[in-house]
Amino acid sequence: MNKTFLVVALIVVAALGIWYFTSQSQAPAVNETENVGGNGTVEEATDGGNVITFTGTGFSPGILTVKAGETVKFVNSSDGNFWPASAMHPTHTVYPGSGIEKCDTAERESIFDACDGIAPGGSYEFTFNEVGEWGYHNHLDAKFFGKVVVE
Ligand SMILES: [Cu+2]
Repeated sequence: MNKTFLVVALIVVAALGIWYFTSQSQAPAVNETENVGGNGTVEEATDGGNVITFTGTGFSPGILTVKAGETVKFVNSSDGNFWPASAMHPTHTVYPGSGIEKCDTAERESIFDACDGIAPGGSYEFTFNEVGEWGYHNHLDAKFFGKVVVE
């Protein structure tokens, strides 16, 4: 009886040890995710990697600086749809020529407005030709916003 108990106890301790070791070895994956969020710097932006990532807690980086004529990719890394669009909500008319009412027209492709919800994992790209500081937001949850500075 005592022997059986010892064997069982040893197995439990071994299992806990393996579980603990496995948990520890998974920890670096979290750090990698954090690094991805921090990679959206201005320096990388000049390499053509103008990426703004949307997570459930906001856009990162909050301010991205690019050169006129460069394309910015808005990536949806959240678990719900997102809809990046020019300020101001709900009209989206701050970026020159833009406006949510144009989503139903042929001009849709040329305005700073995704014009639709984009699923998790999807992305929206826009080429900024106008110099200035352009605010944008998630039209589906307008408390999330950011800014693209075009030099
Ligand atoms: Cu809006």
